[in-house]
Amino acid sequence: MENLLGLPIDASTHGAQIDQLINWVHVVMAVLFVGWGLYFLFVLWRFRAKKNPVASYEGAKGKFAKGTEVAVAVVEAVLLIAFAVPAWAKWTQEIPEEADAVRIRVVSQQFAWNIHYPGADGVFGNTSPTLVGSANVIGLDSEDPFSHDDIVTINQLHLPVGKQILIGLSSLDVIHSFSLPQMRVKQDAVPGMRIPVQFEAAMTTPEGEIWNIACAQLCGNSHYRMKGYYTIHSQADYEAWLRENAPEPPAAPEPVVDEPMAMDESTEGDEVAPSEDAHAAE
Ligand SMILES: [Cu+2]
Repeated sequence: MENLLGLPIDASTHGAQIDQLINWVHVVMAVLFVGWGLYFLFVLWRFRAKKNPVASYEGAKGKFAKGTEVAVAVVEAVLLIAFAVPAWAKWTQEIPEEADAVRIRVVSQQFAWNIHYPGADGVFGNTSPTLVGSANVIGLDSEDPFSHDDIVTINQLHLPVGKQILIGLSSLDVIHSFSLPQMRVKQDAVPGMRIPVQFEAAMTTPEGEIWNIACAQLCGNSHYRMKGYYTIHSQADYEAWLRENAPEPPAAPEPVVDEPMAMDESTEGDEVAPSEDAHAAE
């Protein structure tokens, strides 16, 4: 069925439930499509002009028509109440504890995905709208010590396999939709809100495959190229990526020289001596 619908591979732990819903929607809609199509053909034949030269001003009064309408409404209610609502409730209510999850922030903008990792200390540096600029799209406060190890990338999302991922999704400008097709993740990014998005990857990205972050809301004239990349790593590879991309630690303060003055003078003397020698040689 998945292949029939052309769905991408499901690489998440919760995706089977989403796929089941997608499949049922297609099955039920196929039944409706065929049913209404047959009914349409029946009506064309039953009320043809040759047999009905005068229009009926009363319309059909049969129980069958009412019955099918009720049946369609019931089927749609079952889809919504039995499948969609429980799936959505599970999705939005069971948010993992922050301490147990890999936390990442994603800030969407026209037309890119800014990814913010808290770095080795596990704490996001402060961000502020007043600091937002073309060189600092997420408005990270460089004065905040917690920001010094934060990693910020554009369109590059790296995640570990088998861990609860908790993404804080927000938008800099208009409404976007953060879509990770293989993770069966799709969530609107709304300006002024940080929306939690949680999932768990069940497999790493196969060698040589490229998985895209797609924007699933028409968000402007270059919406089509609002494309990022994401990779699911093994835990070791993920940690290696974090280490490789960790920013340089800020320059260490000048070491305080805590030595007797006499030593300093003698050191200076030693350093000066060669140049004096050089002058002497000239
Ligand atoms: Cu967009």
